[in-house]
Amino acid sequence: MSEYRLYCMGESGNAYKVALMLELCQLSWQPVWVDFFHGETRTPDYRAKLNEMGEVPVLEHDGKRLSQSGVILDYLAGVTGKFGATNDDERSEIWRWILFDNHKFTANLATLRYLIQFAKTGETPVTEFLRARCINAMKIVDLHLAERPFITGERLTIADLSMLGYLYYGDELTVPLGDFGNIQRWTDRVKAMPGWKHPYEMMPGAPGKTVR
Ligand SMILES: N[C@@H](CCC(=O)N[C@@H](CS)C(=O)NCC(=O)O)C(=O)O
Repeated sequence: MSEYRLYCMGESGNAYKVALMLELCQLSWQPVWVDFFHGETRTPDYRAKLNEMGEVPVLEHDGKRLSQSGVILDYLAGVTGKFGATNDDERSEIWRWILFDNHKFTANLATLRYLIQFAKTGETPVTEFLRARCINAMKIVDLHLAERPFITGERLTIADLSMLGYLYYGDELTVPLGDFGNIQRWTDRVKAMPGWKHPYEMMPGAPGKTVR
């Protein structure tokens, strides 16, 4: 049996952040598919037994059950000694970007994708608003990456893994990713690392979803 169990689905970039960390660290893990699109995370059972916040990802390890991708990444960095902070300044910098990611980067990218790709709303004032927020956040990240190959400097950390969560879903995002050269090169840099996999390769998607 795998040492780590990740409650997830392939469509979840938040779960992907953790799946990619597990894979890059070569840990023994298994995905446990959550039927998000039929409301599993909203059931009282899911909230009572897995996560009162009603979200994926959830990671089980060594008798612990953790949620919030940033917390899970930090936990795994502690357990493995990989991709975490090596001093207090770096820790602050990592958390500064994970919080920015959760509030402005992932939050807007994920919500926009959900509306267009899954809720099929078509373009609305809400999607236009969200896309503008995505582009503003992407400009900030692109400028930051002009000076360094990774978010906190010269090496990959959990800040990168958090922020990259949605960036491999390509056209599903409906944002002009190609306009951001530094972000493009950053995603390519991580994609070239041993162990990198696409989210749909690591985690089951909704029935009918094909691996790409
Ligand atoms: N900040 C959370 C966000 C998790 C999250 O929003 N997960 C989505 C799927 S990608 C979810 O489960 N949403 C359920 C809902 O909002 O009802 C994290 O980083 O883990």
